[in-house]
Amino acid sequence: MKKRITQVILLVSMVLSVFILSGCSSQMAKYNPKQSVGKQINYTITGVEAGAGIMSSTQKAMKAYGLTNAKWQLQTSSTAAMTSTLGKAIKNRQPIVVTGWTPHWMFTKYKLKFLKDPKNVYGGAENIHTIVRKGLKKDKPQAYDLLNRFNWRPDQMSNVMLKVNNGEDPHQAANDWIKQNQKQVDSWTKGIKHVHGQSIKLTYVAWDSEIASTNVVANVLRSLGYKVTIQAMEVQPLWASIATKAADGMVSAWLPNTQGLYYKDYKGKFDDLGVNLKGAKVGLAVPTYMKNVNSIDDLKK
Ligand code: PBE
Repeated sequence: MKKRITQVILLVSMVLSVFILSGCSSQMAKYNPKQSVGKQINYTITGVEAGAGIMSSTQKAMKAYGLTNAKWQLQTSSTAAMTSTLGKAIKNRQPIVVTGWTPHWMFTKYKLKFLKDPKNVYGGAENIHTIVRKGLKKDKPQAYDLLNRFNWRPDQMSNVMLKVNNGEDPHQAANDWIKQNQKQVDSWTKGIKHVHGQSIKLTYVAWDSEIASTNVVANVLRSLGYKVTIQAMEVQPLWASIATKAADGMVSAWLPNTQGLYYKDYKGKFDDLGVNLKGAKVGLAVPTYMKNVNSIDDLKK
């Protein structure tokens, strides 16, 4: 009998603690349009990797809009942590402000809006450029030609990204895309002679957008006979790898604003092969249900 009572007490306390715990996790309230948004989210913008251009642009934006004085802070994190926090907030209709960009599956999977940036700190439309090391044209002219011709659209990049986000292997997702867009890929490779076992190294940052583009380009180079290595690294080493010729090229340069600092720092030590994707965008983003938050200035309300 005594044993029975202890069991019941144990059970009751377990049930209670589950209640309390789940109560705690939903303690973060739903978005309240009548209350200051800063207060609701502890004046915190959820950011990504420290070296990302979007982080330095956001610091600039916070200064330009007077948010730093108003006790706002930018939380350094990782893209994976940011998107997971974003997903949880959206599930519970909680308020959240993130550093956001397109192309990215976060805009496909969730209903998000960019906050208006009347001071144009994030610089409107961005493009992604292909950057190669000095001397590549002479050493590996076929690879140079291919890299020079590579270009695609934001919706095409999103397509590969979404597949990878749904669990497909990036190499496979890139190959599927190539098969489905053979005409476009043929226009990149047209007239380029095959090589036999020459090696080439591409570097990138493991952002979903760059995983997609780098795998597509790597696979097309493989189809031309190259032995391709792709290596993921942080942003600053990415630029350094090209400038020091440790790597041959990369297709991940968000410009003119986002990675503009690195572009300036390493100027003269790389060849810019121009735009491979037109119409990218970077800024602060919030879920659309935050209906009273539409511009960066609204964060001060
Ligand atoms: N991003 C994704 C990068 C470029 C691609 C926006 C985080 C950046 O901020 O540099």
